[in-house]
Formats: sequence, structure tokens, C-alpha cells
Amino acid sequence: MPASLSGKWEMISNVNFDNYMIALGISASLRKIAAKLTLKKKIERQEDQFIVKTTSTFRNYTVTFKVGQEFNEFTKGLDNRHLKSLVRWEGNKLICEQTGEKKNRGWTHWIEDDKLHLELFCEGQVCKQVYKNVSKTR
Ligand code: VLP
Repeated sequence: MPASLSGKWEMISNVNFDNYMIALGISASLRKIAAKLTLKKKIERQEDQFIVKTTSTFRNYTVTFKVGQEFNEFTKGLDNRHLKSLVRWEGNKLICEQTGEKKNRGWTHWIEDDKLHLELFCEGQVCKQVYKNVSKTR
């Protein structure tokens, strides 16, 4: 059973995604498409470095970072903003603060009951997603 964030994951629930996207300023037409997607995550970790790939039939988004090291993030294909991002551990939670035009923006990942949990937050809106593990075992 996966005790780490690493592996392949598939979304099984997505609460308040629309309000999160509205907070990001995503257009109604794009929100309509995004709302129907089953998002997948592939998370790779090498010591303090993470690669988080979010994929779908519509668009993909990859972010690479080192824990504790601020980096420039461009949310290409999402809301297309330039951010200063910083990821840190707080207990078993991986927390990203995304500083930029939008206040109180970021996300938190953790494992609970063998599921990958994700809270995406922006300007007071919180979207809660849960992913099941779909890593191939052999
Ligand atoms: C934008 C909302 C369609 C929706 C418009 C595009 C690839 C934590 C973090 C690592 C994210 C992903 C946020 C996804 C929703 C943005 C959707 C295309 C999806 O993940 O895992 O980057 O911030």
C-alpha cells in the first residue's frame, strides 16, 4: 500500500472545482470542458525533487520543484499566470504556496486511506480532489 505520494493516480472525486476555477478567472466555456475531465496525476520523487504531472484528454500540466526552494511557475494552459511558488512539508502534508496576482493561492497534497488527497485553494475557494492509486504492480 502506498505510503508515499509517488505513483500514478486517478481522480475519483472533485468538490467545488467550478468555484476554484472561477476564482482563477477561467472562462465559462473552458470551465465547462474542465468540469468533465477525469484528471490523472503521475508523481515522481527523487530525494527533495518532485515532478508532478497532471494529465487529461484535454490538456496536461507538469511542475517540477525542490522542497524548500522557491521557483518561478508558469501555469501554462491553466490560467497562464506567472507565480513564485514554494513547496514545504508540514508533517505528512506537502504544501505549495503560490504567490502572485491571486491571494491565498496554493495546494496541499497528502495520503489518507491509501488515497491521494488534494486541496486546491485560491482567494477563499477550496477545491477538494481525491485520487485512487492506479500504479501498476508486478
Ligand atoms: C484550470 C484549473 C483544464 C482549468 C482549465 C484547464 C491539466 C497539485 C498541482 C500541481 C494543479 C492542477 C490544477 C488543475 C486545475 C486548474 C484542466 C487541465 C488540467 O496541480 O497537484 O501542479 O495545480
